[in-house]
Amino acid sequence: MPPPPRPAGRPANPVIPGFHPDPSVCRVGDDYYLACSSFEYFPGVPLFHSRDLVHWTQIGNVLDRPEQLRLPAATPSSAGIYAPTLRHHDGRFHLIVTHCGEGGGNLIVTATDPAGPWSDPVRAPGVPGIDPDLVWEEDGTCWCTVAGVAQVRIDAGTGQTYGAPRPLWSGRPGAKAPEAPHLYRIGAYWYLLIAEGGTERGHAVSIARSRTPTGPFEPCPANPVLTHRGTDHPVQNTGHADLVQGPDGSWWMVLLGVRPGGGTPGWHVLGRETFLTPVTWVDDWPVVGDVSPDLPELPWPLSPGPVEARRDDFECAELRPSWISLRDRPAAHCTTGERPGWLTLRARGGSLDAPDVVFTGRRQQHLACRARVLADPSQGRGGLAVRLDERHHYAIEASGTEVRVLARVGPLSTVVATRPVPAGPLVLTVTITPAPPDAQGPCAGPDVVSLGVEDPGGAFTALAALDGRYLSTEVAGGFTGRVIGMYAAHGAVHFDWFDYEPLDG
Ligand code: 6LW
Repeated sequence: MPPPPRPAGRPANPVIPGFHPDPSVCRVGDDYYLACSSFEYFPGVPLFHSRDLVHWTQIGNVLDRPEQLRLPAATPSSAGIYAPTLRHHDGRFHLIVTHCGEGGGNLIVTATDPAGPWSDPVRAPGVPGIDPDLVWEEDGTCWCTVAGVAQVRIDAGTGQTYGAPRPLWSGRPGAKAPEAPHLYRIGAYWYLLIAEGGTERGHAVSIARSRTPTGPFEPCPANPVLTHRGTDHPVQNTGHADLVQGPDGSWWMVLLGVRPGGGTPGWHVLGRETFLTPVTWVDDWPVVGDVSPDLPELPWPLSPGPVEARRDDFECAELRPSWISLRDRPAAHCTTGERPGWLTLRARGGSLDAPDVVFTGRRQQHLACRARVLADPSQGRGGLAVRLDERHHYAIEASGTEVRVLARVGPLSTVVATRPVPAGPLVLTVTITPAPPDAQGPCAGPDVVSLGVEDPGGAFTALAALDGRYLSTEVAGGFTGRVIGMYAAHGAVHFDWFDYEPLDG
């Protein structure tokens, strides 16, 4: 059964759909800012602004210059940029984040305007592991807390640490992967919020409190304060949370969750998304509300939602911040400067199977959607792809005389369909729809990815309809989600426009 229509104007979860995991939020006056992980994509760390905690507009990416972030071609999928913490202190925004991989480590960048520019990074070699958090005491002492969970004093301006990291509190005995710590001063206590249980179906949020930022920490008797493990809730894997106060002083949690579809075990295809849920306090402990697809009525006015145009005509020199490329974006390989009004992608030898493929795309943010591009392949070969990683992707690829649908699932690659086409620009399409009700059952896939081509006269030809489970995290593994984008496998391919249409209703 399709879900009942949502009441008009009712805020909905996820508040930031698509592959936007590990949210970290901070409030400055009436404004909220939120940052997410970005892994092997460049630019790194998408940054969003909101006034109501519900509608978020991407205002930039924190690591958007090669001097700030170099992801070598050897960076595996789901390595790269992990789990930022975003905080405001002493008139500056601070973001601390882990670069997992060659030349990486923990780094801190700062800005007075979160839309940028952000500073060059300061390295913090004394901070071990992943998921760093920053918090300041009133006297300016700064603590960095990391997955494990351990803590070290740090100078956030220089990255210098003082002493060895000290174990703080590792969550419930026996729970795996204590991570994603955030430390806050709230009222008379310091609260240490962590994720545990791993980022899959066992994911959970637990909390402990202390009178000092360094402990000892007393665990909440109700831990985990949030988990959906073992439930049939439509939102699963709930965890990796951060706390913030609403405009009226009420408390809220942002967290990651997934929306599995299909039969068993359930496949989630959009990656880990950012959800919002209310928090109340009982006996100085947080009580986390239901992570419902429909949020409660909010007591403050909602701003209009993001207004990103459906179609990008590539008329601007700078690409919109929602466009992400694989590992880097040198102008020689991705530019709107070569052919005005077109995005030119110039291959450097790699197909979608190779880590150096020239690919620029946007996150799939809706369970049902359609993407169309007008591509001119007269100087090369390339097209439109739905990508999870190098080993899991579907594509419709055009050369001068033919279009082909290509599928790669793990070690298996195949040409699914071919069709001759006249020379010249043509429209390539991908339509993604949840599996129909009559295809449900224990083995049903989550959705169907259909690929097709429109000839210059506008006539549409469907070439393939592929089971979407093979482009899911449950099949491919890792931490990312689907990205739909343009690529060049050979020569130069020019794209006049890219159109992304939600079909969720
Ligand atoms: C992140 C960890 C996690 O560092 O997944 O869900 C890792 N939580 O905290 C990658 O996003």
